[in-house]
Amino acid sequence: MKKVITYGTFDLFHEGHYRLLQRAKALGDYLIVGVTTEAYDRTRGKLNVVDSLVTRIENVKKTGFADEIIIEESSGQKFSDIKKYEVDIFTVGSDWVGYFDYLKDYCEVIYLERTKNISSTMLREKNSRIQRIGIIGTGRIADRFVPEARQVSGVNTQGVYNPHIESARRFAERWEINAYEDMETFYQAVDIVYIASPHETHYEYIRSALEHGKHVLCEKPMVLQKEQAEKLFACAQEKGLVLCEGIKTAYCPGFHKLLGIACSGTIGSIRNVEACFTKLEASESRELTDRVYGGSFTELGSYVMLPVLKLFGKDYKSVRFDSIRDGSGLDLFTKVSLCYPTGIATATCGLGVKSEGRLLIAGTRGYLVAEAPWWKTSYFEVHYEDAGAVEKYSERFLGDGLRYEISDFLSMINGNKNGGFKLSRGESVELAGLMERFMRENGRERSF
Ligand code: C2G
Repeated sequence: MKKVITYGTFDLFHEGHYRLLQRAKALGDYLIVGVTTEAYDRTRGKLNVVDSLVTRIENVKKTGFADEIIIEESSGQKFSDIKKYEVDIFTVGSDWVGYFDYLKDYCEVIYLERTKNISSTMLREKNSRIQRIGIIGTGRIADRFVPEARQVSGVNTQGVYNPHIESARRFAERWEINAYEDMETFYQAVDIVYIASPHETHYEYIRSALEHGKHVLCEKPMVLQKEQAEKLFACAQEKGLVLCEGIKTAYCPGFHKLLGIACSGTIGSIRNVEACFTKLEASESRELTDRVYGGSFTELGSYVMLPVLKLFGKDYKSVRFDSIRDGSGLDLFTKVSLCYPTGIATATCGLGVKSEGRLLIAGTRGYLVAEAPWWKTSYFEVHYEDAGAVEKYSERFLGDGLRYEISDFLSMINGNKNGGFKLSRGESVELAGLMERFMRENGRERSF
């Protein structure tokens, strides 16, 4: 008797799960299905699991493919289950290709092609809670987005659009999703849109996605003009759609803990915020060759302005930009100095100058410091006058961290308003205003 084993969360049970179990069963005579516990999903970083373990087991049972159902509680369990149940074949979807090759010494490992479209008309109604994501743009960040989205239950990355169809096809092949050349077909196939195209194209893509009734998550900087941001948020509101700017730091749990502690009064009244983020880029990179939309502030300004806006708000008395530029006038390093009625702030970013990336929040009783990469906040300290009284805080930051914004975006779509406070509409509008001001002062306003 050939024994096959597979594992999964099987949340919001859908066609992808069904087809996987069906093919797993067909590989042998006896199928064992491991269903993950909530605790295990938490440790492995899967967010937003909706159904209880009991419901998920019931759904697997209903398919009739499983001869035995077990629960999966830890990462080492696959190895011991294979021995314990004398398994011949381990199988899982192809989104895990290579990942479980270490089991090849103990049994055959088969990766079954993942199901691209889990939204046949029949299943749409049943699975109305599963949001189909369409990606616009195929750059580096889009490549990070797909595996992160797979860690969030309730979404399925359906396809990608890029006017350069060859780029779209290569991306789609890499991630086993659909490539779309035609925008209308793309919009018909998805419920939500993630925009990861060049900065200057964001406005038009957001506008068109909202007009097609799609919720939008757009990479930072969302837009480069205040009025554009206001228009887009008004349009989203009118249509009852969610529009979110994707600044990953804003949604990650460590940064929230940090803000909570900074605002709690433990360091007294906040008087100074200093945020710095530098990332050296190759001189031929898009960021350093695009004379209009490139440069350090458009690239990294959203990150460094985020803690400033979160802690001091947008009613600054003055703002000043000082930059170090290359021969073409592009900023390699920019320092933004802001004066507020009760404090001062500096936000520094660089692509061609390396500095210490640090977030420092100084108050009347003490200070909080998070070292680089504070924008992926996982550790920070609180210091007081008494140098020995240091408090240390840590929080998990999983993978590339995009899963947190995807999870919050999804819960906003599902009616939970909580996500919105992590990056408010007002903050995104203000960020667009700062981008606009910076570009105008740099003589780039003609290009909008
Ligand atoms: N699957 C698929 N097509 C989809 C979605 C999922 O074939 N569109 C497959 C996955 O590859 C997996 C199974 O369905 O083999 C269950 O998917 P999930 O519930 O998302 O579980 P997963 O997080 O992939 O866990 O120990 C757990 C395992 O590692 C798999």
